[in-house]
Amino acid sequence: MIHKIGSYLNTGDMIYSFSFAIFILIMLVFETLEYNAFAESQPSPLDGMNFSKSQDVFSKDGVLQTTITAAYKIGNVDNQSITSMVYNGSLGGPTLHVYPGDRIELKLINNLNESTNIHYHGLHVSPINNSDNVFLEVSPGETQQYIVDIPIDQPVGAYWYHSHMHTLAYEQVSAGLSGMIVVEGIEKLLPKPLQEIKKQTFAMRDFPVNSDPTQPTYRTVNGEINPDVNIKSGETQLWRLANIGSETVYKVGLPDHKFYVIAEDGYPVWKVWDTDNLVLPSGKRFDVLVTPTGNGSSIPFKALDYYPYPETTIATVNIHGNQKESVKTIPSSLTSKEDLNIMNITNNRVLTFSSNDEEQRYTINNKTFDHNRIDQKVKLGTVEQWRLINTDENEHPFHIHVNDFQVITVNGEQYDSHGLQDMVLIPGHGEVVIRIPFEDFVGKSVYHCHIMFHEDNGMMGVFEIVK
Ligand SMILES: [Cu+2]
Repeated sequence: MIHKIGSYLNTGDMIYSFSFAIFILIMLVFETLEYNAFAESQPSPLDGMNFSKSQDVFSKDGVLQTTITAAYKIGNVDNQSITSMVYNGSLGGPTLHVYPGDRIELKLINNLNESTNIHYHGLHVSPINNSDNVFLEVSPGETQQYIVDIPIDQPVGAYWYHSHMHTLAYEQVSAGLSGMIVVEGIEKLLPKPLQEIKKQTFAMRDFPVNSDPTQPTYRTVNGEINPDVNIKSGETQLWRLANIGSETVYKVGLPDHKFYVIAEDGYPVWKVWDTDNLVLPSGKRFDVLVTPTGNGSSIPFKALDYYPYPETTIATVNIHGNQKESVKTIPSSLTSKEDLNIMNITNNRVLTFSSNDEEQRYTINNKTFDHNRIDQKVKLGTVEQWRLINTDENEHPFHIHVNDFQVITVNGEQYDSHGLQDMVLIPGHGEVVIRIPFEDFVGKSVYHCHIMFHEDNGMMGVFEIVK
């Protein structure tokens, strides 16, 4: 016999079952939201993006001449229309291939309806005039000619360029305004059998991004979702890993395989090290040697779980065939050590990074960025020691323009540095001590947190190198 629910329940029971039904409904909605926010956001191969692949541009006779147009582009991501900002129409601007001693002559055309500019991240170049000058503002409709002279002793490795327009940089890089720079020649520092090594670039970015890191995005590599990477079993390849996004951290790993790090932040290391995984905050680069094995298998190249970002497969490594005469000659060093520990320090500074997320206030030494204020005046030809303190629970990735630095201690412990670098993570409630040699160039530039949302909301300071 079938009863109507209401026919045998009294009013109290009815309220109870109604509430229970609502509760279940809320739980279902919550589960769905939670799934969307935190579950592995790897889409099926049918989903996808229709942004074009970035081009490769090479220097010729010592000059890389190119025009880059920043513009809006409507594309499809997972059947949704997304308005991105792109350089030359592709998600990830053209990759600029240069050699030490080359000149970059880059014409930036701004077809956006807001100002923009370009920073050449990691290059040891002049920060003034129309070189790597982040104080330049290229207004809508304007064109800016950049001339960037790369020194002959520029370390060879992976670099990148991106918008550094203060208050708009987070939005612009999130929407697509960044690309790779490769300073060529690192294979010449490898043992002879590896000098013809095959190279692959993994330029990683979340897309599209919004300011809530718990919202799902696509973890893209070279502007694609889960691209295929091909390699022979036993073949050693050089992989250039770079985070060219605005904030998401990529902790990458290839299960059961090791990365041999030969360059960090474009600086060939004096001590090669091996690791199962590497943490890349926005702006970080590693050049690694990797030798997959297992003919006929496919291995997921993963962005591992790194709170609040869930684990995701970002590329698939397909192993086909066996490498003839497999050579696994991993070097132990690529450059001689230039240890700043033994240098005389002319100045000590303390920079304290702290934030208030509710007020969206991000500060260094309790100050938000002011381009008219010079926070640190330093002398050309000196080495300084900076103590970077983080009072927040979350880490802040520190970056300084023009000159690389050596990490001396992390949370008070001596750090066995592998080389110089231009990015370091300041641990939550922790500190890092670095030494910076101010060499070759005078002028004003900036240091900042490379979570670009923090940078845009104040966590940046001005330093000036003077004679
Ligand atoms: Cu930060």
